[in-house]
Amino acid sequence: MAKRALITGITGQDGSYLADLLLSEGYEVIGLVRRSSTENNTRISHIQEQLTLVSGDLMDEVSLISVLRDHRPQEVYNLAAQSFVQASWTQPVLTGEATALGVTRMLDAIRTVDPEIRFYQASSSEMFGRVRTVPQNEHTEFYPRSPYGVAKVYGHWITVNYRESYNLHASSGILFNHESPRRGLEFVTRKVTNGVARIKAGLSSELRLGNLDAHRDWGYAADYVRAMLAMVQRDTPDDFVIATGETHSVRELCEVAFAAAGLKYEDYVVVDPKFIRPAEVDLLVGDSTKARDVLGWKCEVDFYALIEMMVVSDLNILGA
Ligand code: NAP
Ligand code: G4F
Repeated sequence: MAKRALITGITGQDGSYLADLLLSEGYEVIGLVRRSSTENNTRISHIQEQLTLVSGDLMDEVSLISVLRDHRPQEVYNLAAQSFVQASWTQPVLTGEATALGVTRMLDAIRTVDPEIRFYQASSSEMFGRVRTVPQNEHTEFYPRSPYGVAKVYGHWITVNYRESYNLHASSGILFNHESPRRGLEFVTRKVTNGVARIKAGLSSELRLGNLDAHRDWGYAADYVRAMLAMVQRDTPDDFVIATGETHSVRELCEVAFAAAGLKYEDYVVVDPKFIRPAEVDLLVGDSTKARDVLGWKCEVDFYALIEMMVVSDLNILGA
């Protein structure tokens, strides 16, 4: 019989790639979608007929219990969150409710309905914040630098706690930044690749950004969802760092993205203080040795191929 999985955050970047992957593995996929006045299914429109979309919200435990009772998944992938770091300073309480307490609501719903359900939590390299070691691995101390990072530390530890308190099969993937043509337009990679396409199409004459010196370990989202599936299939739940092991600055990102369209970033990029954060994460670079050794996971798409893929996609979207 086909396995059944529930994905929260299925309308987001990772949810859509994970749904693609689980369908290709023969899963029955249930997607939790929060109520909105307009439909927001662009990233899953190509597979919508193969999915069962159900209404629910991480803010509302009753809805989570009902979905688990009605659909009885064997696996739950908790990808839903207020995921934009910058917005977490303007909406810190909402970020805490969804990104931190939302995890407890889901874990407790699992404990109530069926403690045999296997659980995956979307933890984040933002938890390392002001990094204590370089590169960062599963033993690196957390030092979050934003309300989002703080909320993710809570979500991470409550997952560990429910695993240890109730013996749940609960794993966390500590994923470093991962991007794709489906990335939200507000995140820096997509903002840059979309900005390049807009300039090429004659729709903009400049691109306004914040800190060009921040460094990130950027990988490809479709590679990273393979690690989520692998973690949940293990006999023993555990936590894993997922990263490429390479770091690049926002400035390098600009250089590579503009060059892919035959442009020089210095001619268009303007630093705007509006996009500088109250506290910054200066450098992230992950060590995913454990994932390689235990899960057999590795990334297939490197930084340069990823940025080129995103530029080409955005140029195509705008017909530039
Ligand atoms: P994303 O594109 O922003 O997607 C977030 C998803 O969460 C959307 O489907 C959104 O629904 C849903 N959501 C937000 N609040 C909700 C609520 N209260 N109840 C139910 N659903 C809610 O994020 P992503 O990049 O795919 O990331 C997936 C997860 O991984 C997030 O938890 C993120 O924090 C974490 N993460 C991401 C990265 C990365 O680099 N991408 C790295 C580490 C960890 P709507 O479509 O209705 O807004
Ligand atoms: O693309 P970003 O907004 O991603 P950030 O803050 O690293 O968070 C992403 O990755 C986390 C994993 O580490 C996830 F947990 C989280 O959910 C999200 O997916 O910003 C990357 C860097 C930052 O240092 C930021 O200050 O780019 C810098 N940046 C410079 N100018 C900018 C801009 N970021 C954005 N979004 N917009 C700018 O104009």
